[in-house]
Order: sequence, then C-alpha cells, then structure tokens
Amino acid sequence: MSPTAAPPPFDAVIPKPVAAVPAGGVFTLSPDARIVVTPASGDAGRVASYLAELVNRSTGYELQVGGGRGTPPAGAIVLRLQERRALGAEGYELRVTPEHVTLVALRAAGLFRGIQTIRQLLPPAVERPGARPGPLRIRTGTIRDRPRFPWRGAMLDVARHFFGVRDVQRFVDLMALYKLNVLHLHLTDDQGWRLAIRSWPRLTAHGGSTQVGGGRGGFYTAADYRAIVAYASSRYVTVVPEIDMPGHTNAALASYPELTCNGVAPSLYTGIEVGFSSLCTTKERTYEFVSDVVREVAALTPGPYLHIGGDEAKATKPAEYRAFVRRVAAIVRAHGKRLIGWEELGRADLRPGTIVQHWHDERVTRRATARGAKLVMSPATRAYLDMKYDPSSPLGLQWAGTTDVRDAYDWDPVAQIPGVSERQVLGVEAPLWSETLRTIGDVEHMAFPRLPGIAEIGWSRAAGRSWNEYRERLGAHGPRLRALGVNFYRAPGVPWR
Ligand code: TNX
Repeated sequence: MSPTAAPPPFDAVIPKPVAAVPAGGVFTLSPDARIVVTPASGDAGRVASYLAELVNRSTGYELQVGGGRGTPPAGAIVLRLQERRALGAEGYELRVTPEHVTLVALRAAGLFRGIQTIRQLLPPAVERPGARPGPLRIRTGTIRDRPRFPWRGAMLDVARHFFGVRDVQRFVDLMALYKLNVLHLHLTDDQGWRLAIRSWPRLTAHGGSTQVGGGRGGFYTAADYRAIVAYASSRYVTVVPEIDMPGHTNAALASYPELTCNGVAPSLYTGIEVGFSSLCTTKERTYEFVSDVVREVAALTPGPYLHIGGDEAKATKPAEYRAFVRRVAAIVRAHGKRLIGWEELGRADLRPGTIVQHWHDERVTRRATARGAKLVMSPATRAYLDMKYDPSSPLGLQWAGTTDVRDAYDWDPVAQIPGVSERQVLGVEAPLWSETLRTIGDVEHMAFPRLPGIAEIGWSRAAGRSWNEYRERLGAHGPRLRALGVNFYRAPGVPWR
C-alpha cells in the first residue's frame, strides 16, 4: 500500500448506509490521536478499546482511549452515547471533519456498527496486523445509518463438519465487518452432536466422535461454547443455538438407545443423506431428554432464542410431529427462551411470536405466518451459502440450483413470498451447511463474497439497491478481504480490485 493511496470513498461502504454525504476534505489520523469516549466506562469504553486495538495492531500507532469533557483535542476520534432515539438500537451518526471524527449512537451496539463504517473508510491495509500503512486518512462528510431489519444472521453447520472455537471466532469477526448480528450455530445433526450436555455425556463422547467422511469430529465443552458466546457478544452478535429435533438426530440415537422406539442404537453416520432419523416422540423418556438438553443449553446461552430445528422430520408421523412440537415449545418457553425453528414448524400449532425460518416451502411458511409467526428469511435459492456458485464450483451442493453472487444479492426478503408483509419479517439469515466443507478456508470460500450481499439486504433499504451499483462496491472490497486473509471466491462479474 503506497503511503499516498486515496482513502476509500463513502460509497465503498457495505452494507450501503441510509444516507451518506461526502464533504470533499480529509481527516488525517495521527499516531498519537486520542479516542475520547463518553461514557468512558462500560460498553462504550470497551467498544472504543476495540477500535484502538484494530488500528494499533496494523499501524503500530498508540491510540489511547480516555474520557473527556468540553471540546475534544484536535485530531481526536470522539465516540458518544446520546439520547438520540431515532437512531434505534444499532443506528449511528458519523461526522468526519478535518479536525475530528465524531460517532454518536443511542447504544454501544450502534457505536460498534459505526466503527465498522469507520473501518471501511480507512485504507484496507488497516486490516493486516503489522502492515504499517500510513498516513491514515478518512474522507470528510456525514453518514446517518440504521438497519432495516433487526435479524441479520449467518448459520454455521458445525455438525456435518466440526469447526473449532478459533475458527468460529474468526467467522464472527468477518460477520461483524458487515454489521451482521446473529450467529446461528447448527450444533447437532445425524453426523455429530457438538455441545457437551452434562446430564447426557455420551451425546458428545460418542455422538461427537466423528463427522461426514468419517473424520474425528469434535465438540464444544461448556467453556468453549461460553467463549464463543462471549466473543460474539463483544462484537454485538447474538448466538442462537440450534438443537435439531425430532429428525436429524442420529448422533443422539446412536449415543442413547433409549431415545429410539425399538431401543436399539443405530451406528454413527458419516454420509450426507437427510430425513431418516427421529427421536421416539411417543416415549416420556424423550421429553426428559429434551428438558435436560434445553435446560442446559438455555443456561449457557444469554441470548433470548433457542432453535429446535424441526426440519425434514420425514421419519416422524405428522400427528406425532405436531404433538412433539407442542410439548417442546412449552419446554423452551418454560426455560425462558423464545422459540425458533425451520419452516416445518408451520405444520404444528404455534403461539404468536414464534419465529419460523423460511428455506423452501412457501405454503408451510405462509401457514406459520397465518398463525402469528415472525419470519427469518433464508430461501435456499438465494441465501444458502452451501449452494455451488456455478456447476464448476469445487465445493458445495446443488439441490437448490446454483447461486452466483448476483443471485444471492438480487432479491428482497419481504417480496420473496407473495402476501408476506414487512411487519412479519424479522430479517435474513444465510445458512452455511457443511457437508462438503472441511476447513475454515472452505467456509470462507463459500461465504465470501456472497455473505456481504446478504448483510446488505438485511441492513440497507430496498429502494436504490441495484446489482450494477453493488458489484462495483463489492469489487472495491477485494483488497480488504485480501488484507484479512479471507479465502474468497474471485467471482466473475465482479470488478475486483
Ligand atoms: C437441507 S435446510 C437441510 C440440511 C442440509 C441442507 C443442505 C434444512 C432446514 N435442512 O439438513 O444440510 O439442505 O443444503
């Protein structure tokens, strides 16, 4: 990076802000600039330290964080919580003048999102530890911004292949750059149970011991899981744990034969078929199991949601499925969590306020909304990051077709299902199923560059969004993704820089 490289323009920001007005000047960040934060303690102070670390580790600068009254010193970055109701929980206002960078938000989460904007206005080399770019300049102007949807997620399937704590934390950091705020962890499936449950230890001891293709698998201890949750929370990302049931449960059945109807444990499974396993929904022991698991997962999870899967329960009779969902919903409620499940929950009676994650069947999803459910939109043809980009993609599946970068961007979560209204849509989520993904490099190859597009759909207004304009901005993120060491797919059709 040459020292005179032009700072990124306002329209390089992804997701596109609600309003961005450049003023034509520049602010130069000096190596001893102060970050003045009000209030200096608590979450706002921690967010300020996050910004200082981000800049210091690449530049070798020594930005100091502190409180301060009155006029901030020239050259300071000012972060401030203020009673600006209109900004909402995650909104922010950024004002850059030649003298100061001022970021204002109602909540610390808004400061954190605003810092991602500042980050994208700094040269890409700021992302590479030890890169020593400089001088660091930011264009002047004003950005006012807040998200369209409160739920902007990505899902990682750690069951088909297991990904360790570090890998997940890195993924959270990449999500945070694009202002995503929900990490859905698909923790259990036929091929593996990945979260230790104290009252049912064989779930991980046996059920976590392999994965697709027969590798060693793995699982999170309670401490590992807490570390993921805490890290995500420091990035204002809520972890939504999914315990898939009554189907997708072979790993549990293999670990505890009492959960099957005939009392015989199946073998561990390392293939990629779906729809063949079911908890025995007519046995009381099954509900003791579910209660124990839900109790432990709820206790480990500070976020308000608990995902019970519910998808592809082809080995469960319809009436039994409905009865099962009714009982499990009550268990989840009793443990103080809000229920979320895949669209198939629409086949059961739901309480209003249940969250349903749409993936392919508009009829069932509409049935759920008719019962008062809110939607998280993950249509497989658009948002499934495990679909191949094109038929020649080395990784991924193709059952929903191929999804190039444009397909993943060029849709609207509310218009996707006729008859669904903006009020019924909580947001969007991009699931990444890992049948074919063995390493975090594989994960990055499928998520990038499609995930930033999903992030923009979740954050930015629909009006004014267009693929032709977006692809230019995405191309400008090439150097930043390279600086971060992201193994992204150099998709054709994007003017990569
Ligand atoms: C369908 S989407 C599934 C998953 C698979 C995925 C592969 C959904 C709720 N269930 O079990 O991993 O397809 O794309």
